[in-house]
Amino acid sequence: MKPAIDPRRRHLVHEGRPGNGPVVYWMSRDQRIEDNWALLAAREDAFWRERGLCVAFCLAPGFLGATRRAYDALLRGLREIEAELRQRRISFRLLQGNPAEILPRFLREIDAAELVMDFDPLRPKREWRRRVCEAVPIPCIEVDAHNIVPCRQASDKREWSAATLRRKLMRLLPAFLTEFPALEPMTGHTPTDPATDWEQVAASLVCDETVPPVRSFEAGPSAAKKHLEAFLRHRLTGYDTARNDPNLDGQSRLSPWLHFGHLSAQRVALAVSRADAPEQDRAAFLEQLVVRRELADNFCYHEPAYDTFAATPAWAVKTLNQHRSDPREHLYGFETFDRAETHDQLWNAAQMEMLQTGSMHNYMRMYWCKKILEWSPSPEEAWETAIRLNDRYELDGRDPNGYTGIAWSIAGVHDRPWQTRPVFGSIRYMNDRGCRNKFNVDDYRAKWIPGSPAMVRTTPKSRGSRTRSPSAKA
Ligand code: FO1
Repeated sequence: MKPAIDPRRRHLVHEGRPGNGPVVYWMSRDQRIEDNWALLAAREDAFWRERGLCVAFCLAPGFLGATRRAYDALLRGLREIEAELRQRRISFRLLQGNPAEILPRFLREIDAAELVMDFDPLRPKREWRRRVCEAVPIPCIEVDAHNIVPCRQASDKREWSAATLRRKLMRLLPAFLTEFPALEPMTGHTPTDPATDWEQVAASLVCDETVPPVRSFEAGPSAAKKHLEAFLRHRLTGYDTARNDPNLDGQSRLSPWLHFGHLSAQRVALAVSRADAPEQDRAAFLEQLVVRRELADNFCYHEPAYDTFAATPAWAVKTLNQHRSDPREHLYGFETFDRAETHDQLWNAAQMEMLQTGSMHNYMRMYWCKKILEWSPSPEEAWETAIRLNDRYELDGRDPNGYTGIAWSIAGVHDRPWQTRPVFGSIRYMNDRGCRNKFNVDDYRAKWIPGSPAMVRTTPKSRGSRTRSPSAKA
């Protein structure tokens, strides 16, 4: 078997002594069989070690407050993955509990030869990996199956803007944006593991039941592939112009499948690069998919405090501190935001879209988050509220992309200073006028809050006068 994967995708955590059992791939972030560099590496090592191959997934209850909505999607994806692994004669084991405890026990039980793990910059995931690797004497390897250019290769430090990382990515992309080798089936033994009782697993899982599943969301790798096809066929052309209008169906809507790893960003990038669509649309989409997504992993990997005010750039700390005691025109706590009961129907509509569908249009995510900054008592409380709401309702919650988007909106991470104003200081400001300039806000409001009255302008129409009164908003 020729080396299937670029050695730069591998990160040796520790050498160790191989056991006599199979190579184990601990699937976590990249929940898919095809286009999965970590699984390909485990397959390759099983070949060279002349051993079996086992995929293990550790189901951790209460992962970062995940609700039934998130676990329902995750479990439906895993069910499909188990069935397909069986066809490839690769055994699958669902372990339940804290991975730091249950996985070392499992690895000892089967005398695993080697452990292959996904790369994931989130703190709880890094802690899991650290504790597991400390507890087992076998070789442990981490493979970045999520990024096209492995996060560790793209940059060795926190990048302060997309521009600096983009340059590094563009240099490395040709070597890493390659086609995937096929996953060779296993020869020899046929796995005899009993099929998982997924109904029992779902029923016995302890999690926050207050947010129900999104029935319309089809979880799993095959649904992801179908939706990628639909995006390429119907929404890639025109993407660059439609993407800022929540009334148009212009977005890829792929982020939940990317979050659970049901779909590989590299597969999407290969398909988009080859698609018959205007360069302007393909470039605009790849900027989001490659640069912004890898910038999010770079931020979360190099900034351990990625979900707190401590991650705020110095210029933003200064300006936000200077404006801490500015009077807030409106002040809300978590419950008011959570129930979409602010004075602003546009904001409430965005909150309702997220509550009902488990996603929110990207343009509205920025508006939604910046208004939480404007109407919270402090940037710290705003940050906490935004993460809590995002991770509670978004199907792609608990993700580096989400943490980074919130850090951008509230604390100017990867952004620069703008015109100074109350509360925001020089953090980029957004208001309903900006939305009105881009799309029909009443259509959007009526869609998510049916029967609500047409919105009054919360910002006076600019009277065209050159000099803005101090209260006028940009
Ligand atoms: N990853 C796991 O390895 N085990 C889990 O039990 C688990 C639960 C989970 C629930 C909701 C969710 O959004 C993600 C979850 N993940 C889990 C992690 C996920 O696969 C991603 O690795 C991270 O959230 C993104 O980096």
